[in-house]
Amino acid sequence: MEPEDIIARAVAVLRENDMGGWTRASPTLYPHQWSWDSAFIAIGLAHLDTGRAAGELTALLANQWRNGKIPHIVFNPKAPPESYFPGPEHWASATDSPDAPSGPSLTSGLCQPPVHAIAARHILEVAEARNEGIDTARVFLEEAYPKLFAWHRYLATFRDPEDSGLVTIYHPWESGTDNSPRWTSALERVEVGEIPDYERLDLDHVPDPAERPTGEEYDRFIWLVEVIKDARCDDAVLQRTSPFLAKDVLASAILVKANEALLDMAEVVGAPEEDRTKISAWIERGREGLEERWDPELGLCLDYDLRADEPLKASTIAGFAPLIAGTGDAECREGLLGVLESPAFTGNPDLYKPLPPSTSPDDVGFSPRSYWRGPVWPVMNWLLWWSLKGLGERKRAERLKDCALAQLSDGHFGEYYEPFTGEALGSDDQSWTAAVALDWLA
Ligand code: 2M8
Repeated sequence: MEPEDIIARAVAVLRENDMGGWTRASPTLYPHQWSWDSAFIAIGLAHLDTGRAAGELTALLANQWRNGKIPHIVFNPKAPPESYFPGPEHWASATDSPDAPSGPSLTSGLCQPPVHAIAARHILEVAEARNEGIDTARVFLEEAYPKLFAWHRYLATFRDPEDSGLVTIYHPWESGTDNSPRWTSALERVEVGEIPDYERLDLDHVPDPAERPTGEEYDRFIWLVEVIKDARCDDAVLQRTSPFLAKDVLASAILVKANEALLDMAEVVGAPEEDRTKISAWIERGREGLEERWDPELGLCLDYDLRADEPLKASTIAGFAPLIAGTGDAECREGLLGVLESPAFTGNPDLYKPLPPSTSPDDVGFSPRSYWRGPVWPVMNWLLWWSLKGLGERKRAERLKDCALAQLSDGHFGEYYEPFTGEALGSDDQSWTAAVALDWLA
């Protein structure tokens, strides 16, 4: 496929998944609005229509919880009940929490990495670059700013009572990298209690069950949902009771960059000085927190299991968190770039393209077809590309982008790709895959 054909296909995928003001994550496997998917989708949509991109985030923010949390899924009331599990009826008892949004919102009680402020700032940047829709983009930023500030404050307080600078998660789904080996040992320590009978609907939408988490992993996921529902999503309760409690370095790195974007937004909307002081302090603390999670042996940054009080040793793409946050001294950066390009990641000679597998082929948990345990994720390629560009690593960034686009020229717009064969896996026509392709080619 030529670049113009990739653009045309990407536009078609986003149209197909446009539900009238918001975008489902994919046609059948994910029929609802996912939080971080939406942020990436807005980044791509901005090149087609900045107003529609702003609308994507506005639709999501309309379902923000009273404590500032942006829910990880906003359910589509029109999706048939058998289309996704666990769906709105499964989450209903959690959303009678006093923190849940008032009104008819149907959401999950979890959250996902905070890409949103990055997307919001991007909308204004695109409007300015095209000299079109600038006033509308500014109005959008004025409306979105207090909501995004409340979101980041929620993460910096309720999700970081220790003031470590790092975000605590209660469920691997909150990391967005669901069954990654990042969480294996923490999950193994979770004793599964009584879970309701449930039917896996995700397996109906993929050709091979090996592409999705295993039954055992799913039981643990569902048990953790039960625990969270029992606590009525109360953060203070969950900090005490959740059997899974971990500091997530990828979400924390994204938060550092999102806070930088929020600081720019504060400038644009003329936010009070005390907001800026607060945001700057969050950035500083986030950077320090990430530096503390550096593992010299793996040469990566590691998540931390607060229950076991130990780092979660796994060689995954999340380990590049300092590159994403733009932290660390030159030596640390060189070290990380060395690991990224070593045989443990993009330098593996058997790879279809030198693109970062979600988990290193050297890791014991690596599995090339299984979800976040090995496949290449276009959206992660975008995140690393964007980070490398931000660090001034232009050549590296270009190489990554070219390989990622070459992979997408198969026209599948897969959710993820087998790292050695390049086969598209999971869902086809995944919205955020189309969105990042558009951003690359715009
Ligand atoms: C995947 O997660 C959902 C649960 O949230 C699932 O497996 O059912 C993850 O890849 C997540 O990062 C993503 O946001 C979501 C929708 O694309 O799918």
